[in-house]
This record gives sequence, C-alpha cells and structure tokens, in this order.
Amino acid sequence: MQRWDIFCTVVDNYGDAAVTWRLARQLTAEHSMAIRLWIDDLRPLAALYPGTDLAADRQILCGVEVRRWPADFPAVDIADVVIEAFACDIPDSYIAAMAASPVPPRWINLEYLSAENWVAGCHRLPSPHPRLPLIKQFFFPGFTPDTGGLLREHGLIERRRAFQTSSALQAEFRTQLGVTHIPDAFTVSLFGYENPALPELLQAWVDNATPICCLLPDSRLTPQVVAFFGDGKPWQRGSLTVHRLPFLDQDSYDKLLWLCDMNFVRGEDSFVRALWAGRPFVWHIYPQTDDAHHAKLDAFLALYARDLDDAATASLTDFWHGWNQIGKQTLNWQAWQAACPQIRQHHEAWVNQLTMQTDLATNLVRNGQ
Ligand code: TRH
Repeated sequence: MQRWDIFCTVVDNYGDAAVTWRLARQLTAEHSMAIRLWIDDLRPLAALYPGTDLAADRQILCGVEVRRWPADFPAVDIADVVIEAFACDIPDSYIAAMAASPVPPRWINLEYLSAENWVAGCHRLPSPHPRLPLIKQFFFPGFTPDTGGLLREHGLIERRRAFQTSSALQAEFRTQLGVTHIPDAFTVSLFGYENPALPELLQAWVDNATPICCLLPDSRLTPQVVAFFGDGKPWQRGSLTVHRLPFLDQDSYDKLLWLCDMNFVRGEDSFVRALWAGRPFVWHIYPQTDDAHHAKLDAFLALYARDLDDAATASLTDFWHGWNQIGKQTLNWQAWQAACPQIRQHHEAWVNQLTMQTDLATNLVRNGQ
C-alpha cells in the first residue's frame, strides 16, 4: 500500500484544513492509499468533522491517520509521496530524511485553485531543491484538462441528483436542520466573509415581491445579520425569513448547497462544492492585500460565462463584482434574480462538462504512474 504524507498549516479560516482533509479522505476511500495528514491546528478540522478529538496527537478518522504537527517534529518514516499543501514549509528534519532515502519520495506542492491562464503552464513544473538531491513538483488544481483538476469524490454528482429529485430526502434534511419549509420561497444559503454589501442585499430580500428563505450557517457574516435584525427572534421581515444554523459538518454542508436555489460561498473549497451543487452561486473570493484576487475572480468569470449571452453575463458579472466590492459597489438583486433561471441552466450544462474531466485526487495518483 502506497504511503502518503500530507502536510497542512492552518493559515486562517477553514480552507487549508478543508481541502487537505477532503483530499486525504478521498485518497483513502477511493485509491486505497495509506494517508497520514499532518495538521498544525486541529480546530478547523473539528468543525468540519466533529468526530475529531482535539486532544489527540494521533487519531484515525475515516481511515486517515490524523497527526498533530508539532513544532518539534518527531523522527518518522518518510512516505512514498509527500504533499505540502499551499506551499507550507515541511520540517527540515523530514526534508533531510527524504534526501537521505535511497529512493526519494515524490514531493508535490499542491497549490491554490485559480482559473488564470498561467496556471496550465506552471502545472507539473519541477523545482529542484537548491542544495539537496530532491525535486519538488508544482501541482495546480484547475478547470481545464491541462491542470490538476478539481476535488470531486466518486459518485458525488449522482448523490446530489438523487437528493435534488427526492422531496423525502430534502424534508428529512430540513427536519435535521430544524428548518420549516416555506412553499414557493426562493431558498438561498449564505456563507462568506464580512461584507459591506450585506445590508443592501438583506433589504432587497425584505422588499422582494416573493418570499425568500435564507439559510445561514455560522460564519463571519452572522454578526452582520444579527445587527440587521437585532437579537430578537424570529428573523422575519417583509418577504425575508432567515434561519440561523450552526456551522455544519462538511457532508451536511454539501446537502445545504444541494437544497438551495442559489448559494453564496467563499474561499476555495465551498466555491468548488457550489459548482458541484449544480445551482447558481455567488463567490466571495478570499481577499488579498494587493487586490490580486480581482484578476482571479475575473479569470473564473471569463471561463464560466463564455457561452452565456451578453445580458446574463452582465447581470452575473455586476452582481459578483458588487458582492466583492469591485468597481461600482451596489448590488442589483432584481437583475440577478431575473437572470437566475438562465444562469441555472447554464450552470448545470457547464458543470456537466466539468465532470467529464478527471478529478484532482485521481490526477495526483496517476501523475506518479
Ligand atoms: O474558510 P475559507 O474562507 O478558507 C479560505 C480559503 O481556502 C482561502 O483560499 C485560503 O487562502 C484561506 O482559507 C486560508 O473558505 P473555504 O475554502 O470555502 O472553506 C470552508 C470550508 O468549510 C468548506 O469545506 C465548506 C466548509 N463548511 C462546512 O463544512 N460547514 C459549514 O456550515 C460551512 C458554512 C462551511
């Protein structure tokens, strides 16, 4: 059985843990790899997978050996494949052991996801170590066959479709969440970073001609929603009803996305899950200080909207820009809502194409064969 070590440092939020944990689980379940996930902060993992024991230095979760990554790194056997996620610095002692090995492991730097054009040119490029006889390879996730692809578990789309065509499964999930079904309501999930555009959006929903049901798992947006409504319950005003939810485990979060007519997501992993959910979505991209995220957002929009007509593309781009505070900083909910049926059709077709491509975990495995 091939042994893989995945190294993850938690920079902030959930994304680092979310991506490496998802990858670790998939490599174990679908490719029978022996995975050790080294992570320096177990708290985000415990939120994503509540079975996590915060006190354990070593535990087996879903067949993955999860190890706390301590500052003083222990002497361990090195693996056959080593993944450093998002350019984290793996321990010097581990690198020295790799260099001393008669057969050095395959060493991969798994990068952040981007739709920018340069990605394909950099995917799989080698980076020789400046001193040691080791070569690290860059591995870029992406949306085209000349990149590393996207994380997508086997059977995911089939499970999603089964859920979306079964009112019984949806009702069961609503009961689990404690959410009452509002017939004819347009249902949205809302996850994101603090956002100055939120009060305007909430007000547009209050004033909407038809009911809006907003499902709000805990996030940095929650205090803003509290400020909008005040602390009293219920959160109902005009056409808008908001259900406050706890932060869900990662698998339940998928179901939340599948349940909704549209989803607000952020970062990297929830963004990809919103694609697979098959419903229109709005992406709050992870903000970078030099505004490098603007080009990243527009690169995705260019790819995603390539076959969408001009009017729908304009509504999509305007709304995404408004939500991300790019250029003119207002949100035209009406225009977005009017374009939504068309965007939904387009989204489904676009995502169907995307599922034809090989997923990231499989590409990582095949890359070494
Ligand atoms: O938490 P994030 O903002 O993570 C970010 C990004 O990855 C960013 O690119 C990176 O630079 C930064 O971290 C360090 O957003 P992301 O990537 O969507 O991760 C959130 C995860 O949380 C995702 O797996 C979905 C999951 N989730 C749940 O499991 N339950 C929930 O209730 C919610 C709202 C999310």
